[in-house]
Amino acid sequence: MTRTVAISPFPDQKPGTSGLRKKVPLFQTPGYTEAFIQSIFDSLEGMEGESLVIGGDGRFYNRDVIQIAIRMAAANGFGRVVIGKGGILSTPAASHLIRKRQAFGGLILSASHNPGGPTEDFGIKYNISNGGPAPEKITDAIYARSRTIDRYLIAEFDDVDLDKIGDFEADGMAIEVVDPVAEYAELMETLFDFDAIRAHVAGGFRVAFDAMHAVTGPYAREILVRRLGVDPALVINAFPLEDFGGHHPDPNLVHAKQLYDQMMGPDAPDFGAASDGDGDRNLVIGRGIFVTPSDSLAILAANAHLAPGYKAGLKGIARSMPTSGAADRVAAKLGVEMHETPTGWKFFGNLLDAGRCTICGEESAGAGSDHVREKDGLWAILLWLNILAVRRQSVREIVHGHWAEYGRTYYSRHDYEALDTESANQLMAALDGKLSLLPGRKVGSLTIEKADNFAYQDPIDGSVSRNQGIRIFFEGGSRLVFRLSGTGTSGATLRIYMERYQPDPTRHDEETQSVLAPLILAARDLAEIGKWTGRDAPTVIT
Ligand code: G16
Repeated sequence: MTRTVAISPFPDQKPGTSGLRKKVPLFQTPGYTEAFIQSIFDSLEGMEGESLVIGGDGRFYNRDVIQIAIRMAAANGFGRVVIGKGGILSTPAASHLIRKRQAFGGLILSASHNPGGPTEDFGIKYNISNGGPAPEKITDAIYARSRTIDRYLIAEFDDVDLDKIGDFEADGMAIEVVDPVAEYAELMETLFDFDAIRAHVAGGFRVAFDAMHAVTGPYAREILVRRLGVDPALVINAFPLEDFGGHHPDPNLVHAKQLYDQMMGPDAPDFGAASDGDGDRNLVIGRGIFVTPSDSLAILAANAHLAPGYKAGLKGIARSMPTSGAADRVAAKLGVEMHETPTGWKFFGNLLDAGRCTICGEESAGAGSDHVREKDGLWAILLWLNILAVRRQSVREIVHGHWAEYGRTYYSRHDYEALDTESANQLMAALDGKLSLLPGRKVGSLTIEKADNFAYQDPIDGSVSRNQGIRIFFEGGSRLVFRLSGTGTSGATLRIYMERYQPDPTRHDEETQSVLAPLILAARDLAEIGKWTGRDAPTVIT
């Protein structure tokens, strides 16, 4: 039986970079979660009798929202829901399931790398039938609908047993609970040479992985340990917890410190990696060397042909605008297209669908390919392992060899978190307001060549996205980018991205922050960070 429940709209349901992310107590406000899910369904056409994939990263409140989503899917006419056992699906695994089952779309419940727990973060994102995040056209429609919504539809039936794999039925809708790992692991076996990786591991190549008590634990146990023979003692935090053990499941040098210290210490393993809350990000560290996500993208693209799934070569490479230009040099050498998109994986979907690129990546620890339409943490790790198994070199040798061939792009991101939103907006507006005055101006030892506010026209559907970050280019090839994060849940986060290209191999061993010091000073000066934020240092440096 379907019930229609009257509600008043909530004013704050604007999807950000990756869906709606808010604190759990807000999602628990009566009608809040339902209003957003109904706004999604009301923005879609033709879902009658179709399939919907539902899964989440297992964080606190995941199971409750899955039960709500199942009942609302039934009431809104879906014919089938496909759910990961225990309500768990990594984001890339959900993308794969949507594609494989030719589902109409999917609901992914995650706040990614943000902390979880009763007072922490939760998120809901809608993915379309290509398996990728809904494009802006749809997220704008969802937001517009959320401003006027006056009712939601929900079916009345008992909670579905999420822990039993199998086929069930409720209120005329088929319910399929699937193993969240099996189909994803099969896909990985088609892309990578598991025999070669297994042999390399058996020969003494030591792999460490930190699942951060997040969704990739079960995937790592199955793929890395069971199928590839990685020592289980080196796979840490491998059981998902609703609060990620009280940590941020963010694979960076701050939150994956245990792994970082291990990789920098004596007797470090040969390869260290981590993934995030929902399994779409990756962190790669070799013995004694951290690989920036921008370099990782470039190295993966340059070596992808060594893995069976990419032996035919790449159709093109895409990166988000703030990601460094390292991958551009690889594309130029390979003679393939290079695309620069705004931050957010949703912008890669059209390019991948149109066959205009094979590999995509972002500075925010994301890389992926046309195998799904999300970034994919374990995919990146397995591609690295495949490359290492074929080249039989250390991570350090591969990275330094890459720099010697292409030059090194020194790169860093400085985040100022939990700023007053109004002040952060003022800072950006003030900077935007003086862009036309900047060319030719000297800041310390640097001279500004040009400056703009990045706008992107999608080459496939022609849609235009403006105001995607302020770029300041300096003579000699250095660049600063300023933008506000679209994934935070408290106040605003200012992100400053800096890069400096160094072709000379004798200068590839310098300390990143020192190399970037002139840019760091220029950023403070140009954006008047102290004046607008009252801060004299960033909260996180990656
Ligand atoms: C999401 C998006 C990414 C984006 C990242 C950072 O990642 O999917 O495309 O790069 O947010 O966004 P921002 O700089 O706006 O915070 P995730 O892993 O959080 O889903």
